[in-house]
Amino acid sequence: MRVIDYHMHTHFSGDSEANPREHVLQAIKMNLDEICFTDHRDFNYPIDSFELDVENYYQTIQALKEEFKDQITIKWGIEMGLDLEHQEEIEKLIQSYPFDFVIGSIHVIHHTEFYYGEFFKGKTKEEAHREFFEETLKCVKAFDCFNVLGHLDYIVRYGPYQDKTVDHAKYQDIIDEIFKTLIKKGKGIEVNTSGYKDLKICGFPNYEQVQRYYDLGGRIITIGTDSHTSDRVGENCLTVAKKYQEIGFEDVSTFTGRVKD
Ligand code: HSO
Ligand code: ZN
Ligand code: ZN
Ligand code: ZN
Repeated sequence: MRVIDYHMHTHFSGDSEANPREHVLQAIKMNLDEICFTDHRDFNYPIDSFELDVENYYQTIQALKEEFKDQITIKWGIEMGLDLEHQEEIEKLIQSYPFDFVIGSIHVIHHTEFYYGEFFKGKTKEEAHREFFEETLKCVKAFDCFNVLGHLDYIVRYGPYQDKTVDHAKYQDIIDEIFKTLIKKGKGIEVNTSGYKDLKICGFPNYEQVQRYYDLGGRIITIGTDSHTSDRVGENCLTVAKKYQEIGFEDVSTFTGRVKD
C-alpha cells in the first residue's frame, strides 16, 4: 500500500498562503510515495473568491516536478467545486488544461455555503444534512469531469450545532446511491484526514462508510490531508493507508492526465 497525499492547497488557492515548495519538502520528510497539488476553483463562491491562476499554477508545479523528480512523484490537480448552476463552465475548465487529477467537491448549494453558515439558516440539522447528500448525489450523477468525490461528509465540519456529527444511517440510502453512481462511472472517493484534527475523530468519511463503499464494489480511493499549511502535509496518511489495508484495498489510486495509473 503506497502512502500518498492527494489533497493539498497552496497560495494559488483563495484560502491559503502556503508555498508549494515547502509542501514538497514536508512530503519528502514524511516519506510519502506521491503527492498531488489540488488548489481550489469554485465559480461564483459567496463572500470569498476561489478564482485560480491556472497558467501560473501549472508552470510552478511543473518546475517542482522537474526539480524533485529523483525524490518524489508530483502530480498536478485541482479541487473543483461542483455546482449545478455552473456546470458548463466547470466541465469546460477541466477540459482546457492537462490536469492529472480532479477532486469534485460540494462547497456551495444554491449560492449558499457552509463555512460561514448561510446554508444552515432555517433548517434543522437533519434537513441540512439530507439536502447536502441529495445535492451531492445530483452532482455525482450530472458531472463527469472529476476522478474522486472530495470529503463525502464535508458538512460534518460545519453547522451551528453542538454535536456536528452526521448520523449516516438516516441517509444511508442516499449515500449508497452516491457510492453506486461513483462506482458505475469509474470514479472514487477520498478519505480526508483533516477529520483527525478538526473533529478529533477519524478521517472523513469514517471507516464504516469506506467499508460500505468497498463492499458495494468501490476500489478507487485516495488519501488527502486537505493541507492549507505545509506542516500538515502527510499528516495521518500512513494511518489511513493501514486502515485501507484492513478493509481489503490492495492499493491507493494515483492518476496521470485524469486517468488512473
Ligand atoms: N473552501 C474552504 C472553506 C472556506 N475557507 C471558505 C474560507 N472560505 C475549505 O477548504
Ligand atoms: Zn480551502
Ligand atoms: Zn473542499
Ligand atoms: Zn480542499
